[in-house]
This record gives sequence, structure tokens and C-alpha cells, in this order.
Amino acid sequence: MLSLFGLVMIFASCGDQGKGSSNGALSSSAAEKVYVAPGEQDDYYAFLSGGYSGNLTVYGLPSGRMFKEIPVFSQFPTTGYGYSEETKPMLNTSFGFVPWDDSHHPDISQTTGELDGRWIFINGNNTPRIARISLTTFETEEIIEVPNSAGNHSSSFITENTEYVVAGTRFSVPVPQRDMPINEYKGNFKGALSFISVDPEEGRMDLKFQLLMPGFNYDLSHPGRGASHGWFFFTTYNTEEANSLLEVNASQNDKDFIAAINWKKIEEYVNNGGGTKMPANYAHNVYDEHTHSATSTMKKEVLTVDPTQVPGAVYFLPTPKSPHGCDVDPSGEYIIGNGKLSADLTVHSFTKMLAAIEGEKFDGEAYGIPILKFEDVLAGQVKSGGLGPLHTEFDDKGNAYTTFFISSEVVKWKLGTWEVIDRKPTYYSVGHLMIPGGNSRKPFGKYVVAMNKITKDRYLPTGPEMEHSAQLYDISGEKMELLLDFPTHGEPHYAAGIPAELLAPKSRKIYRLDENKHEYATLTTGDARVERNGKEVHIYMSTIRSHFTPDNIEGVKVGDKVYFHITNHEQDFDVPHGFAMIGQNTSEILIMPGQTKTSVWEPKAPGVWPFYCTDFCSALHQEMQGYVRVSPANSDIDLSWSLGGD
Ligand code: RUQ
Ligand code: CUA
Repeated sequence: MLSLFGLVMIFASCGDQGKGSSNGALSSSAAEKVYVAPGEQDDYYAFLSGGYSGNLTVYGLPSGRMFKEIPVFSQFPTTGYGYSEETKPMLNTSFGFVPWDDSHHPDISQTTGELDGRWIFINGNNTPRIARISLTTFETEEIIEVPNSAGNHSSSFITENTEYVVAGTRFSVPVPQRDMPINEYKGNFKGALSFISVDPEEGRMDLKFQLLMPGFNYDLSHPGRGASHGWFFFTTYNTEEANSLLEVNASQNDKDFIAAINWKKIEEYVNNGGGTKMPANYAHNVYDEHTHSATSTMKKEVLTVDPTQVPGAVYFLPTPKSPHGCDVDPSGEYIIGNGKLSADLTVHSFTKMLAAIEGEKFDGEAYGIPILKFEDVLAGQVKSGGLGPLHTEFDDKGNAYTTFFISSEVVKWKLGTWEVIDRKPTYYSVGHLMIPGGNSRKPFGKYVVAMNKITKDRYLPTGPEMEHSAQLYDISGEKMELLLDFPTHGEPHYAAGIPAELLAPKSRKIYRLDENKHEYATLTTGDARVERNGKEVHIYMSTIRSHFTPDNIEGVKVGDKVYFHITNHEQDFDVPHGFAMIGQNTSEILIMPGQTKTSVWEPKAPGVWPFYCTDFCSALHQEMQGYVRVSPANSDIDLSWSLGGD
């Protein structure tokens, strides 16, 4: 036994740059490379989009352990997000309360092209929205709706100093929306590309301008970086402008386009008074960490820009064949369009693009937008041998990694020489992939996570529906090594990863009670009380292990609307209390230390109705309960409340 151990040590001892020294010597085995011993922590955070769950999930790498689900666009009973009075405004839209969305592409804020770990953005695809989540509290702080957009898919990607978060429409629509025949789509619908500015201090989002492009489908996008900072690139498909049976009719053209947008030029144009203000109606929802409450404001106007009015700002780069992913390498020189119906990858050169623009070498135009010649902008083609390329990420050594949906694999290739270096199968049908920092100027090229659309036999079956599956590969060597499978929640489209040391030290532990500015806060137990205002009853309640103050309330009547405003007086890390009332038409709420949250209850029948704490907070958690006496609507029992018989 001992000698075998020694042998393993000898074989494994060279070339280990693995994780923590505690198990480094044995890291030649895949199991050792992903094993994070009890009490130890992961090296990276990974944020995976939740797809049709509408949320964002947080994992550790390399272990693949899930740490948290952050509610973004969907109601979430686990915390009461979207159910509590404070968070309901977050889900307000021009269509009213929309408690769900389809979230696709998380992107972490950057400064000079490097991850700065302040916020993460994610798009709602179905009812177009962009959310900003704090990476200190891991809470959704802001959601802005995107007008004139539909299928908000080429989103939410950020420029290299987080000047803008960009949201492009997948479906072109009439702008403004109006009643018209569908088959008059061609030439009449528009594709809106929205540039949402981000306040450098607070992160507040504001829809600065919207570029009204021809009615194509804008599928994905990435910002330029380095020399190409100031440009943004969008893949298009359905340049045919078909409105029916797109699987055939939108695959007619041999080439679609990558749209290259000089946003700095357009920014200058609008800063000098350019653009046209158009009436609009969209929600802007902001959560305030001090009032612990969100507000929703309806915005009534949007500044639109006609691309033909800003010469030199927009060009089309022909790209075969219905491209999906649009990726820019860390240097900013190469723009990769993955034609999902072609075997080869097309790589455009930013330098060549500028030269072609300079030389005015155009191949005609589309709706007044110049089309560059394919050969003039082409840097090279990767003869991959794979099928169905979708997305590309980059490491820190000049390599690119592209997923192939149809041939189910990740292909590693070299930027500049275009040679294929390695390929590894994925199980099965991979969509996006993610390298921490892999879409910034500074990738951390240790791991790639492949996110697969089909799970089949990878885990124990759980009926017709399986969770999707992610796979972790070590990419520190020449060849990729498959280390781990782990299930994901919802459908992860894109993901974003960041070294743990950039986030963990600043993660919020509590909210300070003395900074609580909630209008219904109960800052001392002496403030606990019950007030009636017509048919509204407001209960100012506090919690601490292991009781509610007050816990006996009388004088509530059928027909009242009862607001429990609960302030958690704990000031220790990881001690939330919960609240739930029998028969309540909402979810429980989970109140963080120092926070106030409100739960509404409309009692239906006389009786004595219990409430309790939903989070096992102490040995006497089961004792953390109380009663509300409800009397008939016409009773004259006065309001009273108490704790411990006082
Ligand atoms: S998608 S699998 Cu980003 Cu929504 Cu490509
Ligand atoms: Cu508080 Cu359980």
C-alpha cells in the first residue's frame, strides 16, 4: 500500500500547477483535480445562466458544487424574491407584472478589459430586459426593460470599461409596434440594437440610444477590445428577411453578416444632439440596499439612431452561413463568426476591416449600409473537421476553443495559424462554453466548462426530464482533459467565471441594522407595534433567536389586508429568519440579518391563525412561532399585541 502510494507520487510529481498544495502531488488523476476537501474552498466562481428558470446559478470550480441560485427574472419562493412587497416592483414591465423570463448570457463587469468583479449582467430574452446583479450581495439590484426589441438575445455583453451593456434584438418587429400584415415584414420591420450606459460608480443603467438596423435577426454579439475597443460586433441571420418557415427560408443566402458598429462614433453623434426621440414605454426597476426596497419607474422616451445618418459607423462583414456565436479574441484583432450550418470557422481581421473601410472597397450595400468584401476582411478559416460550430472562448496562451453542437465536441485551435491542436468529445450536444475571463483581455486559462444541451445517460434518470449537464476540462496542458460532469439548473446558455480571490473577500456578510432605512423598519423591540389604517393593518415586527416581537396579535378582522413588516435584528453572518402565515396567497420570505421585508396576508375566516419561522435558525427554531386572532368583519375587538404575556 505504502509503496504503491510512493509510486503514484513519483509519476505524478512533475508539472503540477494544480489547485491548492494540500492535494497537488496527486493531481494527475482527474478525481484529485476536482476534489476540494471538506472545509477547503474552490478556486473559481462560475455563474451559469439558468435559461428558462429565469435565474442565475453560482457554482464552484473545480468541484462543480452549486452554492446559490440568484433570482433575477423569476419569482423565487426560497427567498420571497418577487413575492415580498419590496421586490415585486423588480418584475414590473410595460406588460404589467411578468414573473418569469428566459435568461441567457451573463457577463461580469470589466475595467480596462479585465474582470473587476463588481457586477454581473444578464439578459431576459422573452420580455426584453437586462438585469444587473451585485457581486457583493449576490442580489439583483436593477432591471431595465428594452423597448422596440423582441427575443433579447444578442445581449447582455459589456464594453471593456463597462461603459455600456449592449442588448440586441433577435426578432425584428415593427418599430413602433403596430397592426400590420405579417407578410409585409421585408423592408418594414426593424432590428433594434440598444446601448445601455452603466454609471461607473453606482452601476445604474440608462438606455442611451437605440440603433434601428435592417430587419434581420441579431443573434449574438461581442465588444471589441484593445485596438478594437469602441466597436461592437453582432452576428446576423435571416438576412433574407423571411417571416415564415425560417428553417428553410432563412437558410437561402450563402452568407449572412457580422455587423460592425462603431459605437464611439454613434455616441459622439448623439452627444452632439443627433438621433430622434421616439415615444416609448418601458420599466426601469431599481432595488435600494439601504431601504431594502425596489421602485419601478416607467420611462416614456427612447433616443433612436438611423445608421445611414452616421456615415462610417456601421458596416457589414459577409460571414457564412447563418452564424450564431460572435466572439472576439483577447487582443481584439480577431472576430470569429461561427456559421452554424458550415463546418469551417470564419475569422475576420479587425486591421483588415479598417483597411478595407479606409480604401472604400465595398461590395454593394444593404439598406444603405456598406458591405465589405469577404476576402478583404478574412483573416483565416479554421478547417475544423467538426459540424455545427456555435461558440468560441479563449485562453491566455493564444488558443481558442470552439463548441460544435452537431459533432458534440470542443475543438482547440491556434489563433493566427488556424491549426487544430486538440478535440475532445462532449456528452452531448454542447452549446456555450466558458473559460473564466475568457471573453476579456485577461483569460484565466486553467479550465473550460462545456454546457451541454442533452444529458441522456450521464446521470441516474429522473423521468422524462433531465437537468442539463456541464463538463469541466483541464486546459492547462497541450491536450484538454475531461475532469468532471455536473448537473446544472435550468438550461445554462452562457456562463461567466472569475477567480474566487476577486470576489470572496468582499462578499457581504450582514446588512447593518443602523443603516436600515426601510420606511417600515422596526429598529428596536420597543418600536414593535400594530397600527390600523382603515382596512390596512401594519405589523411592525422584529425577529431574533428565537422569537418574533410581537407574537400574539388580536383585533385583526376578516376583510383586512395585513402587512407583516419584519426586521431581522440579528447581526451575525448567515442567520436569516423566515416568515410564513397559514393560507397566505404568497410565498414565505427570508429576511437577512439587518434587513426588513414585508409579507401580505388577507385573512379569509375568523379563527386563531399561526405563523412561524421557516429557516431552522437555532435549537429553539421550532418555538419560533406566533398567533393572529381574526374576528368577524363587524367585531369591535381593539387591536392589541404582546410578547411573553406583556
Ligand atoms: S445561445 S447555445 Cu447563447 Cu442563447 Cu448559443
Ligand atoms: Cu428563526 Cu427559525
